[in-house]
Amino acid sequence: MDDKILIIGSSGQIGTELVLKLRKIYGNENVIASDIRKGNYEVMESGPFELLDVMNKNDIAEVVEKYEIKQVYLMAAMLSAIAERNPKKAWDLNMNSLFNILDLAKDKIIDKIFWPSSIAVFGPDTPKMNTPQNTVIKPTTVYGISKLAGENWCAYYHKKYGVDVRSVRYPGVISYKTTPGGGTTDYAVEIFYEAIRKKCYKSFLTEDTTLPMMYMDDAIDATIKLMQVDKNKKYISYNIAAMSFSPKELSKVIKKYVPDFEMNYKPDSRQEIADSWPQSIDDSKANKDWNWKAKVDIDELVRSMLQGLHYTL
Ligand code: AKB
Repeated sequence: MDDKILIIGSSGQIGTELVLKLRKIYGNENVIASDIRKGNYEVMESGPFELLDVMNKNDIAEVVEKYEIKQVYLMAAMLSAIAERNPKKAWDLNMNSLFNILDLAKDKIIDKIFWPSSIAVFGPDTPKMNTPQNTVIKPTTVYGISKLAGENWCAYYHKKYGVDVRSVRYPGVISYKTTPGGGTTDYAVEIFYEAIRKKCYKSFLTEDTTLPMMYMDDAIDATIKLMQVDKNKKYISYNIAAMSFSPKELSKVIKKYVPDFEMNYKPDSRQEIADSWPQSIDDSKANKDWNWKAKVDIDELVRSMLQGLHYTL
């Protein structure tokens, strides 16, 4: 029998698509969606769903027992921009949720965990181009600090208690099924909605702010692929990469398909966060260790986003 899988944060941007893909692979009944709020129609209709607060250890334990869960994907988190406005709340949520799940594995109730890290672990002192797997890691954002602490705790639980926990450092993830909330890379999703609706978009980052990005299909592929790798000898939070672009470069590609699209720029507080992050990422370690390689480039990303949002190319 396949392991029963629990996705926490199944109504969020990545959680939604992860549930749908995992249900396709492992069967609807084997993948339990859970979130503090109900989600996307497809998620709610295609299999089990539990209303669950990731801060409530007892409720999580009940759901884990009820379905005999063996694997948990912990996708609930407070992202970079919103975390700057709520530092203490972000720290509490991002850390306690992780401890709640790590402890279940420490107590041998579950066998395997996926916990996402982010390019936000890097800071202004990190090399900006082709950022290596191992380098200076001194984040200056609340979110980045929580992700770095999370990586260190995962490494600790792995070494000390043999917990099988796996992580990737997601770049900005672009998708159309569920919108992201509270991130710095969110402009690269919002832009598509506005390009179709209004034919113009005001970017909250400057035109030349280059950041690492990835289409959702690749992000899901990396996540599942890493979880399917046989053994987890050492905890590594893997760099993964697909493409890098600035708002101006993205707008140019969108203009190819939406010719009257106009872009304006009015940077806000998110600029400082973006300026502290790398521009491109070296993911050769993931490529070497588990054969990871992104498939979607910027042109295919733009076409898929526009089509996904029912724009006729
Ligand atoms: C954010 O912008 O906060 C996230 C991330 C890069 O982790 N998308």
